Amino acid sequence: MAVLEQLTSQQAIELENKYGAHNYHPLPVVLSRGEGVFVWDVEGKKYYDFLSAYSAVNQGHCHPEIVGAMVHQAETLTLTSRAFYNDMLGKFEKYATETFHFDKLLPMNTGAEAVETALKLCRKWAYEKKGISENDAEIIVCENNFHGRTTTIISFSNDPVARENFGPYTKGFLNIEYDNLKALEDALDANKNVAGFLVEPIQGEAGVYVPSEGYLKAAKALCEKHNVLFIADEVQTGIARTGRLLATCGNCSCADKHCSGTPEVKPDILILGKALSGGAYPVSAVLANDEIMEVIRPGNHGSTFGGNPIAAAVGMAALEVVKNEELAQNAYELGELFRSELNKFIPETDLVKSVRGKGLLNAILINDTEDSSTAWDICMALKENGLLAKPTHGNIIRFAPPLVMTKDQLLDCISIIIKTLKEFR
Ligand code: IF1
Repeated sequence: MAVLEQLTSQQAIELENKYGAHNYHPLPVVLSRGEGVFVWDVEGKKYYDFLSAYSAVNQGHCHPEIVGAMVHQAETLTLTSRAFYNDMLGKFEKYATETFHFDKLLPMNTGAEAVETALKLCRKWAYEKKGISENDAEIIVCENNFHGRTTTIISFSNDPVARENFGPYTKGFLNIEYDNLKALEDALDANKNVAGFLVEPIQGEAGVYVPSEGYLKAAKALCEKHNVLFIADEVQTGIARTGRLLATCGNCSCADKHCSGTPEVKPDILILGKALSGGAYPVSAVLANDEIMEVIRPGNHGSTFGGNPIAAAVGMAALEVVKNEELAQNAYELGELFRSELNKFIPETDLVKSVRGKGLLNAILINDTEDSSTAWDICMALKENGLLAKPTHGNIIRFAPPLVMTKDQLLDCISIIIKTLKEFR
């Protein structure tokens, strides 16, 4: 079959340019194999993956237990639709609700679908439980948010590239400054029809903005005071990425395997995606307690693949790996090491202004203007030195390796990053 013939990198790039929509500008590397923290290009060059498919591959590429669960289920029963029950979904729902301490789970596929689901759930709760008059619900969101790419979600984005020429836009959203409690309080005081507050515990795409200590806890308290749902989008920050099972776990020091407590900030609605499947398959979910989830009744919401047997099998295996390999603890310790080593180096260079992040979700700020190509050029140099990373906005480079990385591998990556920055011209 033609599709099996091995392409060169150049041939693969040309095929995509000719036959594919140009909705991305990838780094010029063509990957053909992944294992753990490593990926290989079609010419056989090996790289450390320092992006992890935007935190979907937290468990490492092609984790044998996740792939094994997927293959076994794929040979057994792939999709039934929700017109019938299947023997895997209930097990996954039980496993995930016990892991994250919620009564119920609504399964979807992509992160954006889960965010849309959370928005619909919040609005319906507002009309049927809070008593807001229909079509008047407002949901507060933060400037520089990233929650996906559907028309409703980009309606409340302030990123012109993600938003322009996709109108008319969905109404019912209020934008406030991120990490600004007074802005949240003022919005809640001024608007009686607020149904929910949708927030990323760390703003990933905006450049790994970690909010002030206590922001999320205080924001949740303000929401409680105003009977507004606190909706945490942990699609990128969840599943051990930030050194805890969830970023909203805050400083809760339990290790996943025996997490028994309630996280520091318990969302009313939790949104998960990406690493909920370890990157093997699209799996996302919305979790909430009964008094919220019960507003959803048959026919209100769903999707063909939502909660399919493969997604359920993969989801359980992915969460099992996080617990058994104590990935949150590993991310916590390696994150501390990463930031301390880079902070030692930063005074020696005028190229990097600072490093920031939590766990293994980090970024460096390049000392150049937003529209400069410096961050991109540094990523091209990193690629030559065997490490793959990509800039987010302009002059920020995100560093997010798989959480299965060992200390020695991380030290090797840190030396590659520092060597590249030292040699960079
Ligand atoms: C792209 C960004 C990251 C997310 C949060 C929901 C979603 C995402 C916090 C939607 C998705 C992905 C989308 C992907 C690149 C990547 C990304 F650069 F776009 F913003 F990670 F920062 N909530 N983020 O980060 O999940 O529908 O994609 O499964 O669109 O380019 P999705």
